[in-house]
Amino acid sequence: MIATGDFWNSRLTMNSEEAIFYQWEQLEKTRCIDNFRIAAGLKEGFREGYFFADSDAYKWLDAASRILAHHPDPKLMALVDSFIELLSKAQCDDGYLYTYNQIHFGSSRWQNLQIEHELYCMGHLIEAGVSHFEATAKDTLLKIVRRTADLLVAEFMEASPLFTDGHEEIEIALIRLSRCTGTHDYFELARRFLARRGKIQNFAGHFLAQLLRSAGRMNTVAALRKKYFHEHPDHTAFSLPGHNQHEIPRFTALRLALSAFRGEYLQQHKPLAQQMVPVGHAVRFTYLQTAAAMLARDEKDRSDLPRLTKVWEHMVARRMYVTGGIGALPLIEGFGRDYELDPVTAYAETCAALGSMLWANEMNLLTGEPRYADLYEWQLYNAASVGIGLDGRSYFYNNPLACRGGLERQGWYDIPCCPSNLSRAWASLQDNALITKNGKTIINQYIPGEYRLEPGVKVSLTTSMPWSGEIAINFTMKEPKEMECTFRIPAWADAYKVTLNQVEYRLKTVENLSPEIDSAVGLHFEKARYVSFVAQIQDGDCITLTLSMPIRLRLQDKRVKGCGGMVALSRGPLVYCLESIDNQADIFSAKIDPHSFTCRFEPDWLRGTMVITGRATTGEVYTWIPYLLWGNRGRTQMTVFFNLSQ
Ligand code: FUB
Ligand code: ZN
Repeated sequence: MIATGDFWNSRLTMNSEEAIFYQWEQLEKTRCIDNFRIAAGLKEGFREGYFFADSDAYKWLDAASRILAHHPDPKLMALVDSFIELLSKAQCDDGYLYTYNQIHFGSSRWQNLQIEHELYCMGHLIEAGVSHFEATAKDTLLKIVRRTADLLVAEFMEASPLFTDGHEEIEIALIRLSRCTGTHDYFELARRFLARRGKIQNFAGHFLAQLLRSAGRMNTVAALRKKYFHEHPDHTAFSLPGHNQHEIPRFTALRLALSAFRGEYLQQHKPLAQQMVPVGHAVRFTYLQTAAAMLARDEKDRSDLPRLTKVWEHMVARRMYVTGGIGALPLIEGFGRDYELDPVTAYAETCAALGSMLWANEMNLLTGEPRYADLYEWQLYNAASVGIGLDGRSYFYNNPLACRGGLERQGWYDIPCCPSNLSRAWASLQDNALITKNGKTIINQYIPGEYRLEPGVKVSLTTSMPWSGEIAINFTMKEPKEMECTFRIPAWADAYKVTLNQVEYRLKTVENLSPEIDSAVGLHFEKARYVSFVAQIQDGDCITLTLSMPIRLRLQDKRVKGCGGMVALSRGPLVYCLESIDNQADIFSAKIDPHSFTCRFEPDWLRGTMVITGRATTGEVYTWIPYLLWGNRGRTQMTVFFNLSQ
């Protein structure tokens, strides 16, 4: 195996040993954790943050719990335990926990489900409880979240569609909780929330009433804040950066208003069964589809599968960037029209890519099709992981694909929804890498680690990915055994080779029935395929898989806004970009000879990376780095797209 550094081991260590502690410091510094202390009566102060700030703390707890599953660090464990203790004190006797209402509005509840994210926050609390139980087998947090879930069952099981959430999440959480506890009521409530979606009569009127009520409540909070600050002159205010600076296309505010009043922004425009097109806020959209796919799998009811497939294909073909980023429009933080994929104004929030990965994973489990696992990998390496800097302490929120003005990663944002969401996804990579069932193993993601396939059979997976395509699997087992192993051959690899103890092994390709997609951005996940082998394996055996990694040019359809007819460069699972710091010539006017590309590994750049070079018709040499690594060296310009010379 070539020595090209260990991409995932170093990142997962950074996640577990640095990023998670840094994120906690930020949650403390920005007083998000104090909100729980105030709600618990342990501290005097004024609540800080948006009405959904609790969710950032819960996502942190979820990420920390998932990290503990693989990395049982006593310091992290103690921090987690003390936060759980605090939550138990902040929670009302009947299970309610939402600091915005508890601190500002006493006993007032469920006032504004379309706008104020009450159920979204509780969803993230519940997910944290499930992750914590799965990681530690301790039920301290599970008991807390069950009280909350039981309250929701009591309040909402028979409720009308008016009481569905505006930001989906609770549905995923309730299904996970029902899988974890075996309590069917949680599943049934999730099913009903989904079934009630899009059924609010006169949605525009209801939304207007919610908007006015929410604005009134925000005014109340502003007045309380003013009074508190007046009475406590020593209280220090602080401000955080909002989104990354970005251009907003004309009329986006108007489009947001229309989308919201029609219900598209929050996927309330039609009953779910009729929602055939990706619309609205991208994170909400992906969480909704994830829950629908989870429901279909658990109910063994495939009636929603044609819709899920159609809407997924539409998203991938015409509403997704070449990086796998989704959500073309700022403000809406969501989908634009078909081909409306402007690289400069791209929102492509990190959380939206993470939501899409959740959905893709569920679709893979539901259908067994490799194209979904292929998208998962693509978004992981590009649209999602670009969200965190190499130091684990700097982040992007929205992720443009071209930037003339220059951008800098920020240490934290006033909406810090992405950092801990990415940390929890990274912490779970190994959990989503392999599927083992009835003595058969499917390897979907090539993430290094130790895996237990079945009692008495362990494997260790090592890889040079994403720099080159070598994967080695070493078996540790007591008795020799016939094993069936299936590998995903990604769409980006045109050739592959498998050996067993260094002898080449011919494999059977599993028939792939995925239809060809007319992709606007040159991506063809449907070309991913599974190959399987059955062999007698014994202790010490080694299987290797070698995937070819040609440099590929991804041509953008002429209709794609802002970069139609241009190309993006990729190699293996990585999309590349030009960053001004690496190039003396203007990166936005490059015209490159398509036959001039070569790659080389640079051990000292960006902690080790494969770079690609190409020659312009005018003679200059340009250098590309992986898109996920841009913005790690101060404020720079960047572009994913360039022109080819004719
Ligand atoms: O509203 C909560 C989260 O913050 C959303 O999912 C993100 O898009 C961000 O707006
Ligand atoms: Zn986010």
